[in-house]
Amino acid sequence: MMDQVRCFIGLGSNLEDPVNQIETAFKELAELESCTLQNKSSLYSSAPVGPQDQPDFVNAVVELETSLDAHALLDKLQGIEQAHQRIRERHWGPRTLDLDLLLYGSEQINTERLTVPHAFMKERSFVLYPLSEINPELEFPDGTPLSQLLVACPMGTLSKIRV
Ligand code: A4P
Ligand code: MG
Repeated sequence: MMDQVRCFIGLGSNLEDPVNQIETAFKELAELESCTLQNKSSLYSSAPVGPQDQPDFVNAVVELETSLDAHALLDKLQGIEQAHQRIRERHWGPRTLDLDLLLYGSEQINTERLTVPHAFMKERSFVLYPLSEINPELEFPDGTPLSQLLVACPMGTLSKIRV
């Protein structure tokens, strides 16, 4: 068997029935070839970070084991986004589904298409709290414990909407 890498994907939606978008994406992620869904967080709602003139977001995080390399996995994630007819209008603007590769094993990746760990995840409550729900012991590739980032990251408007 090929080496399995543990990775975490952040899901976000604020258009066209976001709860349903996220729950459908859970199923699609579980069915991805060469991937096994290990865990998924609750769904969380929060006010938009960035432009405020858009609906609140629903966010969640999943843990996958995969034998795909990081760029092949990104291709699959973008395929799912496209299947949700994601509207890419403006940076940090509204979207039917956004899938971010948060962590890929303990790798640090900086290519034209991919920055891992995801660029803003360390300061985003809608990423850190769902992540800690499924893996409180997590450490970042640079050795920073997730628990340390949580101390510096207030929950703000974040609240759990499904258990
Ligand atoms: N890319 C680079 N690194 C990655 C990665 N680790 N995972 C590249 C996924 N993609 C990555 O992404 C643009 C390009 O980033 C991709 O083509 C890929 O090659 P995009 O999703 O099309 O562009 P975007 O949405 O404008 O930017 P980005 O960076 O995805 O936005 P964010 O950071 O995801 O922010 N507020 C709340 N409460 N909840 C949210 O979920 N999300 C955003 C979007 C803003 N405010 C939010 C939320
Ligand atoms: Mg994105």
